[in-house]
Amino acid sequence: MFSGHYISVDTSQGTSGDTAILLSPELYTGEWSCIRLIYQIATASELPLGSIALNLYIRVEGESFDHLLWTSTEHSESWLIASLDVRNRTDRFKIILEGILGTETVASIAIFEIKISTGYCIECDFEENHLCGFMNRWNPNVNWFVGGGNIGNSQSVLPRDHTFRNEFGHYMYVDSLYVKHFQEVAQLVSPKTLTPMSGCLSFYYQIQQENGIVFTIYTREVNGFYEELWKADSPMSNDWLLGEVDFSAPYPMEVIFEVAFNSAKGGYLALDDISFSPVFCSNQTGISFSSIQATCTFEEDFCHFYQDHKDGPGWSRVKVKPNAYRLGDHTTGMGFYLLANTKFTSQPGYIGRLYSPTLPENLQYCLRFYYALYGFFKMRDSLAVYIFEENHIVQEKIWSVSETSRGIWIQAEITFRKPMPCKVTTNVFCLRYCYFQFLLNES
Ligand SMILES: [Ca+2]
Repeated sequence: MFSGHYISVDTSQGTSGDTAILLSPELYTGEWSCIRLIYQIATASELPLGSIALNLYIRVEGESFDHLLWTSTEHSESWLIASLDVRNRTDRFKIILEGILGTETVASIAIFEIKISTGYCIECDFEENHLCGFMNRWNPNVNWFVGGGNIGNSQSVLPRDHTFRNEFGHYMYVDSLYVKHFQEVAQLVSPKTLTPMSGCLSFYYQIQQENGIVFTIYTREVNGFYEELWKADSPMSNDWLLGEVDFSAPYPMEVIFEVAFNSAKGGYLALDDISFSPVFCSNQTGISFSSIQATCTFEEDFCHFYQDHKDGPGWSRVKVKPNAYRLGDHTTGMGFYLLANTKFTSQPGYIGRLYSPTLPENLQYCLRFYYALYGFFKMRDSLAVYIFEENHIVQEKIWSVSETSRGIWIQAEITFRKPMPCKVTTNVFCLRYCYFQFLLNES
């Protein structure tokens, strides 16, 4: 039960089909920040047919359009929490919350709280409500609970919190007391990363065990694939241990803290002070390559890509409203992409090259990009991808377009590995319009 106020828009005000806009004051954060939004979308129908939605935009001072940061159409019977990373920016901006009631006859969108704090959404010291958007995945026998403070709901002798090192602080813990089956797991799921990030994820943990406890950290991407990120190797500890792992999230993913027990005598595990730093954990002797350095959706700029303007007119970063003649961008349908255009020369022409940042040697890369071509002629070789060594002497064509233009986004995927540092470049000989978006992952 809570008492208090919230802000809402609903169909009882005769606003069916309308859009309600809530505008923040002008904001400035020189640092990476996290917007936490507690909201509810409620409808009378089980499966809402109308286009009811809550959108959050960033409006940057001096720009004539808004960046869509997040959208939700999920209706629920309780409050939901959304955590949205806003990367460090030097300009002033406003947050716009847009509630669209669509064609629902009985519907409401309510916002209970908006909180902006500096730091990453994935960070948490578990000292405030809502657990920073972390969620326990419910299991009948083992679950993550809040420990510390005045909470005395466990029969185990639990540790003191790490943040304050006193009895008032809080942390998360899992206790084996009610484990009934072999290999029961408790999962604590982080908020989903929505903004690309890479660096060092760190946390403090404590394991008190009598019999077999496995603490593993996974990442889970949107279509449900798990990847192991880290596993505890210390069998037992009587104090908080620091865990650190390199973490790269070029696309949305969740981090899952999983504890597996073998029996009810498994002991407990406690977790506190999850934090993130944009530099990798240690400068190990090996090559540290983050795919973020070579990934670009061209939403804000060219990232680490560049052009040599001596080569030709070059690519332009554009944003167009999709219509019968033009596509929207591939990422959101509303964002930016690169456009090469020969319409002013009326002749097919050489456009230029787009260069990737330098890629370390001896790693297997997967280059994925989306392109669309418009024109009246055969497109063979009009768009090609080359690899060249840093000294620009050796050049190798690894891909070129072979189909006739179809005016739709097509995905291309190329894997390669080179014994020396190299760059990827596109050679564009474009007829009418060429569209391009670029993603590069180490595979
Ligand atoms: Ca704490």
